[in-house]
Amino acid sequence: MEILVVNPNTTASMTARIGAAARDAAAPGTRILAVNPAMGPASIEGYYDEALAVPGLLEEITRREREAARAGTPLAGTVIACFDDVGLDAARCVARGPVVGICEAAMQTASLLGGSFGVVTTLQRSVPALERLAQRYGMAGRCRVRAAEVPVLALEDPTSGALERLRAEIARSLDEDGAESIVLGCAGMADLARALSQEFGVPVVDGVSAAVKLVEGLAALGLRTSKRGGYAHPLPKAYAGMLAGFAPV
Ligand code: 5HY
Repeated sequence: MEILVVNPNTTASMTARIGAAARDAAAPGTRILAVNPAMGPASIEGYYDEALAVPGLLEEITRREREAARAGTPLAGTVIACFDDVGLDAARCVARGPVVGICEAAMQTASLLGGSFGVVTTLQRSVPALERLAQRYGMAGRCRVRAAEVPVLALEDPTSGALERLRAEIARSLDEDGAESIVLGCAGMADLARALSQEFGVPVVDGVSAAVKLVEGLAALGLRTSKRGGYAHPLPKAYAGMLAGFAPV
């Protein structure tokens, strides 16, 4: 099976690290196609970036699904590799296969590993959106979201001090909040999970890996998004201006 992993920001080096983590987690025989849009924000930190990352994400999913179908190897499903689960609902409307966001996947996974868990994300400005996602996923009473005050792209720079700040915030989540496991609140942290789990002696969940396993499971069960209700394919209509090309057919 082939799984599409979309990093909704435009930073190719981050997409490469996300793709490597996804391949690490994938079962033998699962191919990972890791991509990012050519348009949109270099990183997603807050509501404005999140809103303007959606068109690029949807364009990538629609195009890649079409190309795969034409090649006779339809995609088994799609992972949205941004912890804000950017454009998840809209993506489920246009995608043929199941679509899993890394935040939902990580929170559901952590909920199986202990009573409570801590989410450690990048900047404080990202926290309100993640608290809303925890509410939506029914996890608000089981997790606390904290920020390590690290810009997303600082995770790529070993001299930035990002890892030290992340480790310090994980320690606070365990000691002060009593978290029983940790969820890494950014796709750019995907390759850190195993080492941090060993260091802190608790499960550390990376959403990219968790989402790949969920898509594999859904595909193996032959399950896809229901098109009966809110995720029905968008109705054909005219779109004007620079979004004219997004008009549903
Ligand atoms: C992410 N931003 O996973 C989120 C994390 C955040 O570009 N990839 C991003 O800070 O919201």
